[in-house]
Amino acid sequence: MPDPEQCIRDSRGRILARLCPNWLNLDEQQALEPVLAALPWQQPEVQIFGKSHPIPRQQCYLGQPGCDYRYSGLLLTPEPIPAAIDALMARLDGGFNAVLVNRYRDGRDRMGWHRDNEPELAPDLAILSLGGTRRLRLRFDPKDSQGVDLDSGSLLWLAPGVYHCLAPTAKPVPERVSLTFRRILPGFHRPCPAAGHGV
Ligand SMILES: O=C(O)CCC(=O)C(=O)O
Repeated sequence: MPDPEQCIRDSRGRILARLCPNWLNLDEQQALEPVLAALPWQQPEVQIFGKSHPIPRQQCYLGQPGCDYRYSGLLLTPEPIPAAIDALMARLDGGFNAVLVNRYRDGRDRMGWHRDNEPELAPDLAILSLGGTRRLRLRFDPKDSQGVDLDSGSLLWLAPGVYHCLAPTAKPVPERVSLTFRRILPGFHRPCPAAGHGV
């Protein structure tokens, strides 16, 4: 049985997220290792103040056909979802149809503050953590953030509209992979048969 959920709240008592420690047991986590190792990882470049920079992590975007996703000027076309990850989606039972998988190779890899509010995306996300423990910061208001340490196997349900970031750390940390399960509006960027567009 997974551990019971813990609520993470800000200083005004608003729920930022719900954490389920040990959502996956050790055997289940280990079974995912070859699946993750075989993903076509990428480190795309984004434009910041007119200059091109590689994102400070690797990523792979998986999803059902037509679930293209745009963020930070990148238009991501989904790779097919491996069966083992599809099974996790079914177990989550959240109507998810896409997963952005992030790989933080060491403590320098990171993700800046953002809130996943793109128009093609439903506002609630689930984040499964594997590998080294990293701290995610969460907030609605500036100067009122809470940190949550995401251990391997834990699942975090993010409340809609919550800003979050994964800061770098100087501590030696093992590689961490996060699977961020998402609901994308199919056909938002390009018509696709699944969305009932075109013939
Ligand atoms: O790696 C994490 O836990 C955070 C990932 C994230 O914020 C995102 O993919 O939008």
